[in-house]
Amino acid sequence: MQIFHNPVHEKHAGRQEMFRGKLVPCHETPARLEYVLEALRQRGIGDLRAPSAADIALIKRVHTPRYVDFLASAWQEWVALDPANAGLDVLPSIWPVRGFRHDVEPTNFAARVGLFSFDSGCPLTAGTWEAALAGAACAIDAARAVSATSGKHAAMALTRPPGHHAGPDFFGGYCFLNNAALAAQALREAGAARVAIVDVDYHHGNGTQSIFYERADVLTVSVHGDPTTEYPFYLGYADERGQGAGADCNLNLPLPAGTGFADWTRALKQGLAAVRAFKADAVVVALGVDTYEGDPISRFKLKSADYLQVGRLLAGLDLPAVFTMEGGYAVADVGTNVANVLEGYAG
Ligand code: OKS
Ligand code: ZN
Repeated sequence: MQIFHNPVHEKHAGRQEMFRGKLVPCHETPARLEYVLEALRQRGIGDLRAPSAADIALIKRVHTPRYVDFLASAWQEWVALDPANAGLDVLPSIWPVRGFRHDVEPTNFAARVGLFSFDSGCPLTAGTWEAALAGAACAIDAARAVSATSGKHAAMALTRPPGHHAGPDFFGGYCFLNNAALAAQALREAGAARVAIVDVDYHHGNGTQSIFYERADVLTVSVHGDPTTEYPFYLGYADERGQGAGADCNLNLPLPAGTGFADWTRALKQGLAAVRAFKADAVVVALGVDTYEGDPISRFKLKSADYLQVGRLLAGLDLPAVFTMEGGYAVADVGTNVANVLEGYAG
């Protein structure tokens, strides 16, 4: 399996996120990826590659050009406000909710940050753009590596920051560019007529859903914690089925906090049945391992050994696959759990 590893991921290293009225250390740390690399090395899984230059034109067919341009220049604008800002991260603090105008673009920097984001847990740092862009390149390269193959040929984008919460024109939930969506778009443009995205992260892949909500060529499936109680709260319910041409091309399978592997597996199998019924030519797996029983911010109960079975179930699709790295914060176990999925997949 070709593994496209983001060589500059550590340039995105947020200091603090807002949590219950306090700034607390970020959960989404560079160490997460180092544990995965180490586990893959130890077990001899995969063939590590560096990404090529990012295809910005493709990125701007998934995200809006003005959002991409904002991300590319945000740090420079932030430091231009005050040179002392170079020692701080950008955290959003104001958003245009219902009744506010979304068709204006204020020149005020904080106002523009709010226009392009949805929470205060997602710091934008000096190296965020560079890291996210190289991660996007990993996802696009992984897609191109498996396109024009058949059967369960797989590649992985081993990168952070993650991507599945990033929407057409917003960041949040530790995500800036939607790597899974970019992989799906790259697969489409490389000739796959129909692509499915299966998101197994604990959190609903709201960004991915929003990007493809009105498209019939990409099926989005997500198994996740019920948004009634779990982040991102405002999207991810079962009645969101897609719209317009995309009607019935979105499947949400929310499960209550506390769900264990048996019930989780039933939901995944339902999702995989939908992928088969859709007659997808390729699949993108948004692989978060924050479904783990030891995850500090999530509440499913999967055990490390269960991830071998997750890999086997995904392999049962017998489709070319791209894995993207999403959440998982029990850092010392993230490596084991991701390696187990890939090992189970390879069979
Ligand atoms: C905000 C809490 C943010 C939770 C973000 C979840 C990130 C994740 N204070 N998404 O898959 O793992
Ligand atoms: Zn997650």
